[in-house]
Amino acid sequence: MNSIKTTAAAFPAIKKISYEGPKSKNPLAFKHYNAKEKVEGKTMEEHLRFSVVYWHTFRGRGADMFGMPTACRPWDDFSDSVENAQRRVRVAFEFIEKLGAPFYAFHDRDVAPEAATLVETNKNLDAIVKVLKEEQKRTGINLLWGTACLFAHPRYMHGAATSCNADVFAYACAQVKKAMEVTHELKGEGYVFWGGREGYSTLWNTDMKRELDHLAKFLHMAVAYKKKIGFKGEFYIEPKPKEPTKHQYDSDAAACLNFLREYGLKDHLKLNLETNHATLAGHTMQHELEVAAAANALGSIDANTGDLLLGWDTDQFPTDIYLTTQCMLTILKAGGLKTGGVNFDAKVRRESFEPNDLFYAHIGGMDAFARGLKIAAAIRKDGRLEKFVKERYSSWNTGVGKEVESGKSSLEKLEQHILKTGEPKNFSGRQEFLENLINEFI
Ligand code: XLS
Ligand code: NI
Ligand code: NI
Repeated sequence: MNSIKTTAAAFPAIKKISYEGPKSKNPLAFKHYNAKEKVEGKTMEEHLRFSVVYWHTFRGRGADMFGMPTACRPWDDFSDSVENAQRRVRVAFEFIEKLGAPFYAFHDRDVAPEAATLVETNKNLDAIVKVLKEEQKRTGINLLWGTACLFAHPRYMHGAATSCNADVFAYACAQVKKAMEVTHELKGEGYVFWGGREGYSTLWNTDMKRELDHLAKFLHMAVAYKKKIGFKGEFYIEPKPKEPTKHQYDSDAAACLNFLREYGLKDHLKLNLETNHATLAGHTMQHELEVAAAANALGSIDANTGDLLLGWDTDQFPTDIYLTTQCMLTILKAGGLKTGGVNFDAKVRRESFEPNDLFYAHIGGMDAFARGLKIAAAIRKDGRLEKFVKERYSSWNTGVGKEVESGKSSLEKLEQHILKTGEPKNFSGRQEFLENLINEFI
C-alpha cells in the first residue's frame, strides 16, 4: 500500500459544499445551512460552531461486534505508521475545509499512534501536532476541544482515574498532561473529560467512594496544570450512564453537577452533553440541556442521535428536526454556545462505506441544526410559547408566590393564606395545544 500519495486530493470530485437553498436537489449542497445568514443578530456559523470529530470520521472503519471493517478509505493504509497518520491529517483538513465546518475535535490516540513507551508515544504525537498546526494555519479551521483516550488501551481495563491500580492512575495523568499541552499548543477552545471506563462492571470488587475521591483528585490536578500552563480554554465533563462499563459515575448532567459541587470543582468544569448519552440515561437531550443551563454549566454539545429500537450508543447523525429544534430552543434561551460548539460525535452506518457518505452525513446534520436554529428563532419571535410558560407561573409574581420566591415566607404564613382562600384553582397544562403550536413552525 506504499503507493498511496500524500499530495493528491482524497475527494477530487468534491468541491466546496455551498448553500443552494431549500429548492436545491444537489445532495452535495446545503439546503438550510447558510453560514453567513443572520439569525437573532448572529450568523449561523457563530451560533452553531460546527465541529467534525476525528475518531469516527477519520478513524472509524465500520467494524461492529459481529463484523469486520467495511469502510473504504483510499488514502489510508490502516497501518500504525506516523506517515499514514500524517497523510490522514491532510485528508481530514481537506474534508473539513470542503465541508465548511470551522472546528474539529480529537483524542490524542485518534491522531497519532500509541507506541511501546510513553516517550515514543509522545514523540509520535508531536510529529502529528506539527502537521495539525500547519493545516490549521492553512485552512483557518480551529480545534474545538482535545481529549485523551483513557479507555481503549488494555491498561485501562479497570478505568483510568478510577482504576484500582495507582500506577494506571499515574499513567492516565501523564497522558492527560500531554493531551492538555498539545490542546493548548493548538489553541484549542476547550478540553473534554469523558470517563470512558470510569465506573464499574460489578460492585463486588469496587470501592465506589475511593474511586470517586480519586476521580476528583485527578480533575483537581488537571485544573492545577491548566493554570500552570496558562491554558484558557474551557474544561468540560461529558456525561454518559453506561457503555463500555455497566455504570459510569458521570451518568447524567445532574449526577455530574452533584459530583462537581461535592468536590469543589463546579467553577472549573462545564458540561459537554451528547444526545445519545442522554437517551441512554433515560432522558431527552432537551432535559439534559435544561439541567445544565439551570446550573449555568451548559458548555458544548456532541450532536448525534440514537435509534429508538437499538439500546446502545449508535451515534447516528442527527436528522430529526424536532430534536434540533428542542436543542436550539434551549441553547438560544441559555444565551448560546460560547466556547462550545455543535460537535458531530456521530458515525456513518457500516453499510455507508464510501467516502462520499461522510459528506452526506455531515451535510445532513448541519442542515438539520440550521433548520432547528431557524425554527427555534421563529418560535421565539412569535412569542406565544414563551408567553404561555410565563403566564403559567404568573401566580409567583405577586402575593404569596412573590413572598416565597424572595425568601420572606414561612409555613405558618402560608397556612394562614390557605385558611383564608380555601382550595386553590388550577388551570390546564395545554400540552396538546402547545404541541400543535410547535407544529405550526416545523
Ligand atoms: C463516547 C463519547 C466520546 C467522547 C470523547 O461515547 O461520546 O466519544 O465524546 O471522549
Ligand atoms: Ni461524545
Ligand atoms: Ni458517545
